[in-house]
Order: sequence, then C-alpha cells, then structure tokens
Amino acid sequence: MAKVVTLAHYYTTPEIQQMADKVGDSLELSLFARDAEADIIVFAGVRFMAETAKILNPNATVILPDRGSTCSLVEQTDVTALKAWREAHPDHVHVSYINSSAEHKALSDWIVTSRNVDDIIAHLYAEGKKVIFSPDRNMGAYLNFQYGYDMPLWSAVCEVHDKFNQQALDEGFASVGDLPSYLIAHPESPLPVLQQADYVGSTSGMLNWVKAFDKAPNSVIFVATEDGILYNMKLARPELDIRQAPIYAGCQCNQCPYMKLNTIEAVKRAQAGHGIEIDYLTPAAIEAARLPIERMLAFSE
Ligand code: CIZ
Ligand code: SF4
Repeated sequence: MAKVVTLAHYYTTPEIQQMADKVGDSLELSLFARDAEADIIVFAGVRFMAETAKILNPNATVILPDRGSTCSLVEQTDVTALKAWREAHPDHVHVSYINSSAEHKALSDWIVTSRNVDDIIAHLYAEGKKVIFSPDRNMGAYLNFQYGYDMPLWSAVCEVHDKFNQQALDEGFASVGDLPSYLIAHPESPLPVLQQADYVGSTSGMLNWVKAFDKAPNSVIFVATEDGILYNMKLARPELDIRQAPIYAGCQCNQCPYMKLNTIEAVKRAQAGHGIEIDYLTPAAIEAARLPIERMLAFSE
C-alpha cells in the first residue's frame, strides 16, 4: 500500500489541520517533505509550496488538493520580465523569497524565508555583495528600511497581508481603551504597519512570540497576518486576548482565498490519489530550482 503523508499549512482551516500528519509554516513543511518517507505527499497549502516539496523530494508523488491554490506573489511575477530584470543587474546577487514558482527559483542565487532572510542578506552585504530582492515588495522595503540597504525591489505583494493599514490599526488600538495592547506582524505587511509593530517575524516566529508572552495578562494582542494562525495561537495560550488585526473598521477577516480552497473533500480526494500532481517539473528544472534552496539550507541548518 502506498504510504500517504498529509501536510497542512497554518493558514488552512482547523478542520484541515486536524487531518494532517504535520502542520507548519512553509519552511517547516518543506523540510518535513524533504525527509518524509512517503510515496504520496498531499500538500494542503498552495502550489509554490507543493513545488518546493517536489524539488526537495523528487521521488515522491506530490499532490495539491485544488488547482486554484496559487499565490498573488506568484501571479504578479511574469517570469520573462523577471529574467530581464535580473539581467539588467548583472553585478547583483538575486535573492528570492520562497513564495515563488519553481521557474522563479531557478532564476535566483539564493532562496530565503521570512525566518532567515535577515541573516542571509546581512551575510551577503558583509561579503561586499550587491543584492536585488524579489518578489515581495513589502518585505524588501522593510529590509531596506530596517538595515539601511538599497536593494532594488521587484514589485509584487501578498494580497492578504497588503490589506493591513495604519488607519484600521489605529482604530483597533483605540477600541481597546486603556488596556495594554501589542501588535505582531508578518513582514509581507506594508511598511507603516511594520514600523508600528512590537514584533515582526515569520509565521512560526509570531507563534513563538505569543507562546512566550509574559506581559500583563489583560493585554490585547493584535496579529497582522492570515487568520488561520490565530487558531494555533489560541490553542497555545487560551487565556490571552488574541485578535486578528483589523483591515477596516470592524472587519477582522484576513483570509487567504487560495489556502481556503483546501476543503475537507478536496484533501480527502487528494489522499486517495486524486488532485493536481506536481508532475510537470523536468529533472533539469528541479535541479536548477534546488541549488538556491540548498544554499539557504546549508546556511541555516
Ligand atoms: O504564505 C505566506 O504568506 C506565508 C507567510 C507562508 C509561510 O509559512 O511562511
Ligand atoms: Fe500567497 Fe499571501 Fe496566500 Fe501566502 S497568504 S499564499 S503570500 S496570497
């Protein structure tokens, strides 16, 4: 019998997370996929994550439950234009966020995640390198601001995180009155939001921040990221007042439409072997995309 392993991203619904062998952020799931002794990997996430799993574990059959599970960072990046942009910066190292297609990765020197991006770019600058950064403009703008870099940036955004804005946040803070309040944010959010945050970090970084929270117990914690992770935060610290950061007055509803295509029916079908198999990457395409990922893993592990 084929051994099936099901992975679910934190941004899927609680029901899907409960169907999974492993729940995590994109880096954790990629590493789990790489090491999984599975014939079939069902990736309840989005396509670029399933592609990364295939790149790291090419002998497994990798299945994405729904064809529509894309990502705005991928959709907003025309790979031909990206190639031209890279060629226009021949003396720069091209660093790409892992939220990118396999073709995009193959045009990159380094892949980074929100967990290791600060350290990898600091390492490259320390070596005297010049860097261009793609595809997430918000993350790049934050790095340029935070560290005084001058990286040319590609201009794509996460359509979910890009909706957070300072005005709605100010209204959210005002609505809690005198209660101590905190903001934690993912670096895919716009710079004015990140400048206001008490903590900026990856999906797992934010979860760990909440787990370690030791300030006043009546504090309100606003979370500027996809709302799926609130389930895990509330499981870890049920006594805390953890709220989705508002995107407009009264609305706390930031959901990734592509992650939510992972319905119970679609995941069950995928577990039975039916779904979108990541079978279109040639060995040469896998190899070209694997190199910049391996560079990141060698740096981080
Ligand atoms: O897709 C995303 O927005 C994120 C933050 C994924 C991940 O787990 O790093
Ligand atoms: Fe892409 Fe944003 Fe959805 Fe993540 S939350 S998969 S970056 S659209």
